[in-house]
Amino acid sequence: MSYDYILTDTPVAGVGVVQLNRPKAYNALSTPLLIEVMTALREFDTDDSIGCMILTGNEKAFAAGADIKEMDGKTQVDMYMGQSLIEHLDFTSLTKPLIAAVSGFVLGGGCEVAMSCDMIVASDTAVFGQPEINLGIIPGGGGTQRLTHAVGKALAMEIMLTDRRLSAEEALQYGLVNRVAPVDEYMNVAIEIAQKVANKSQVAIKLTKDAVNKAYEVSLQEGLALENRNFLVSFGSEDKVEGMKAFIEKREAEWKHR
Ligand code: DAK
Repeated sequence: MSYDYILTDTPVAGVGVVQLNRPKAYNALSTPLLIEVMTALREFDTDDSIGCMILTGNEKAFAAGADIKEMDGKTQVDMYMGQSLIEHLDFTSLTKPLIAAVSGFVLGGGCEVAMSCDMIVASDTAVFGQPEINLGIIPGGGGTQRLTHAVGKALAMEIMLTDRRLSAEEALQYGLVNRVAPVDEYMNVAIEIAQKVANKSQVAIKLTKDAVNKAYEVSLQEGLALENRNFLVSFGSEDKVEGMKAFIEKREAEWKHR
């Protein structure tokens, strides 16, 4: 499939990469771009040869937010009746882990998209922010919720109320990202993590991702019950038998993903 606003690649076995490709507009998230992103991610998600996905931009920008020029002409009703950014980027429907590999500007909807992924690997030049306040609007792609969960209320308030930007090192310190690497290395780091994920039992990976994501949505009791259910499902897999046998026989497991 050919795309106008994204590039796709499988740099190593098991890893699917989707790259935002509107460099002149700092990868501003226009509707056609968002539709292509979701189409490509769904394609990788349903491809048995792929175990982990990466969403990236370029060195200068992961994405500088939703496309302001597109939103400028839109009314409240246009926004209400049209599909929202959230609907276009329904990452919760993806079953395979998705890593955001970000560099440069990670702003507004760009930051919200990164936070919707399962992990964030940042280059040391990455700058995170929610500058919607400067446009007279508020974050609408999950920022008020996900950023607050990630960095805590006081800092989230400062970021969203004053357009305070976070450096990559600060983002690491506050737990917004899981890795920071030099700008010429961050993509390799993301690929290395993705390859590790892709080389595990995909049954266990899917059950783990599902349970961890529920930690954001349900009470501790419900979360523990869901974890127990997913644990029991993993215990019924062929990969559980193989994984434990391989440990005892001191060899690498050969996963069947069943
Ligand atoms: N949209 C459209 N174009 C953008 C853009 C954006 N977000 N960001 C940059 N560009 C374009 C610029 O217009 C310019 O285009 P030309 O003039 O060359 O045609 C080009 O990219 C280069 O930008 P600059 O000339 O401004 O470059 P600088 O290096 O001076 O500055 C910057 C880079 C990233 C600091 C600056 O461009 C900037 O502040 N950009 C805007 C950042 C921003 O405010 N982001 C938040 C956007 S609002 C929704 C859910 C969520 C959202 C919306 C709806 N629903 C549920 C419906 C999300 C909203 C947002 O993200």
